[in-house]
Amino acid sequence: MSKNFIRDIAKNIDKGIRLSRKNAIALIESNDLISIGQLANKVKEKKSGARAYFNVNRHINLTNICVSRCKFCAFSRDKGDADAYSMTIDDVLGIARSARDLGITEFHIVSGLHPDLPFDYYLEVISALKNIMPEVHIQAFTAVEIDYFSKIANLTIKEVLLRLQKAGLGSLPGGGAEILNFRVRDTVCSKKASAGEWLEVMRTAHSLGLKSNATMLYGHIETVEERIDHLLALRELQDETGGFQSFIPLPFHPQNTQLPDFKKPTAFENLKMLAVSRLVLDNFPHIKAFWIMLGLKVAQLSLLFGVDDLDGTVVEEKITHSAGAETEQSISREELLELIRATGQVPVERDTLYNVLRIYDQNREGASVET
Ligand code: V47
Repeated sequence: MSKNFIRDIAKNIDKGIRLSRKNAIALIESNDLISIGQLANKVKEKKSGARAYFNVNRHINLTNICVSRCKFCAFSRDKGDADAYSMTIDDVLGIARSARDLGITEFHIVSGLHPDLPFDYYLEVISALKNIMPEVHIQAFTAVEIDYFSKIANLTIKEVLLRLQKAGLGSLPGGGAEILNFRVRDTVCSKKASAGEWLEVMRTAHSLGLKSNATMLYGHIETVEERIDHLLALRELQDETGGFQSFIPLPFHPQNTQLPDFKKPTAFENLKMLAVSRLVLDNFPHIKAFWIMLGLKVAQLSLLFGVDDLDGTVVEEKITHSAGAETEQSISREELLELIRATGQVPVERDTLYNVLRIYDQNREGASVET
């Protein structure tokens, strides 16, 4: 693709003309990373200025026992496996209490599809957490888990979400989306919610006022076209509901999975994927870099390629580390500040719903609080 082609796309973006499927595919196939990044950065600056958001959160995975056993997943186990685990409510509360001093504002809870745990267990997890730490936002259960709860509890998606919301659920994470395409799901994750079911859970959640994120797991069997169609399906639903907050592209980690012959996407590919996501998803307020999967170096650079949000302090991460991630499992607030400041941007600590908690000046000492 020639530079002229990218210039034409830039003119369209300036005029508010959306990126077409054809142009989005052409961008992903281009190697002109710098031009694509500059365009994405311009869009990012329009949306978030010089701000780079981050949050202070704690990931919790309630169980690794899963009936789905997706081919890309190294975290899941069968019941009875030596390293299979499920947390009791007390286990969960113990983790929560240990995170108290870290100043966390969010629990991020994603788990396997357990064959026996009843829906009541998940309601209890949420209400018990809310009971001891009411100020912490609970972002829990992917659309795939919500769909599974509706099947095991014989309830509608709406009823499942209403009961969780009543127990204290604050929002939904974006996982389980993988690639929203029948061929891909049929090959790598045939036992869980379909693309249509994933989107329907999100549509229902948004209609109830629950915000959510969206992800895409890329770098395995999907084609370039399937990646772009995934983004376009999200863009279309966002036009309808406006309920998505951020999009998080997740690069596939192949180690210990049933797809071991794939290679992890390179830094070049990851930056391009983030930048193209920023350009296609013009109606998503935020593009988030999950540094656990990208590595800190790429996550930092991504702040110049359309990303305006770094997730998060995390504390303990099991899904990617089961699949060979070499990143740390945790990062301090100070380290995040340093990474962001080094790019010339202004670190902004946010809560899960992107309310500003604190704006940190470029000056190391100074920090202001927005009310
Ligand atoms: O749904 C599973 C993915 C997701 C692998 O919403 C893998 O803010 C790479 O969704 N290599 C769970 N990825 C994590 C997730 C997430 C992470 C950070 C922030 C948010 C958010 C959501 O991880 C799964 C799946 O798509 N995954 N196995 C793997 N081997």
